[in-house]
Amino acid sequence: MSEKILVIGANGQIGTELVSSLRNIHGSEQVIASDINEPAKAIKDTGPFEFVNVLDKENLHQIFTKHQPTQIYLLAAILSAVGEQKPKLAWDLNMIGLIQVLDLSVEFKVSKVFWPSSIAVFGPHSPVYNTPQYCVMDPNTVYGFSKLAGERWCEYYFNKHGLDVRSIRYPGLIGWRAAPGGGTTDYSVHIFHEALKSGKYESFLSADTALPMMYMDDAIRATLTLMDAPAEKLSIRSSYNLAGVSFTPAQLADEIKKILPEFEISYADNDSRQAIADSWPKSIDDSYAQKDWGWNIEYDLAAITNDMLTNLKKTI
Ligand code: AKB
Repeated sequence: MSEKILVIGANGQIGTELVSSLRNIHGSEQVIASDINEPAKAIKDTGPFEFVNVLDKENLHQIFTKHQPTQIYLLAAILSAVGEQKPKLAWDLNMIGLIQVLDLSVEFKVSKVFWPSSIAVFGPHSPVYNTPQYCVMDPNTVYGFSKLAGERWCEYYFNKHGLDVRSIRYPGLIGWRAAPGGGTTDYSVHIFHEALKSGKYESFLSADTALPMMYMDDAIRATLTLMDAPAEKLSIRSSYNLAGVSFTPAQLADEIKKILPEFEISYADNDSRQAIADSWPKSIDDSYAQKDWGWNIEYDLAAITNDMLTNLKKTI
């Protein structure tokens, strides 16, 4: 049976790359990109697009009725930094949006749903190094606790309704094709743009703030591998830990200097995103993903830096 895939929130950092990979695999007409905002050229020119507001159930219902999707990727979300500026909107979008899509997926007998979670589900009392899949979780950002609650809803719909929901706790994601959208890990993308444009960058996180990160190619591969895995292999229906590669702004700057020796980094004082980063893990244990669906990363820090600079150079 051919799939009909609806990507909700297609204009974002993950959506832009995922739509293109899904269209390569399944064919352009089979992948409907949707977003509340006007789509990027890369999305508009390569296949169908619908405007959708996940908070408007009627609107969502119409799109489900029109396209009868067999798979959903729900990527619309407000991330950690913007979520602290707009806490109520972040909760509504991240939570009501998810529940509406889960309900419609049950009603329309969607065969698989993907929903992203984040390392933001962990908090100050979670283990900081090699944070395990199961541990104390006390997230203190709206984004973090909306993702944690969302994970519980995903598992609940799997258990109560048999809905095949799959999810990953993404680390900070680094890619060159699309800009990040208001997160605490965004420095790790901005730094490459500024390194090429001006040769310097002021990091809003301190020099020694280690965070788990992942190259977008690995993140997309992980997402597609999880979605392809046989259902009976999946022991986790909340969300899988994914480790990526952990590094600090100073380590990233050193790596950039190996290719651009003139690059200079400085550090801001008192940025509100520092407290968010300090409440998150420094490294993650992803042994469940390795065991259940054979996960392994390909891009280390050197490979990420090299690929980012090579590709961005062509676009700037
Ligand atoms: C953010 O920084 O908010 C996101 C995330 C880690 O989920 N990139």
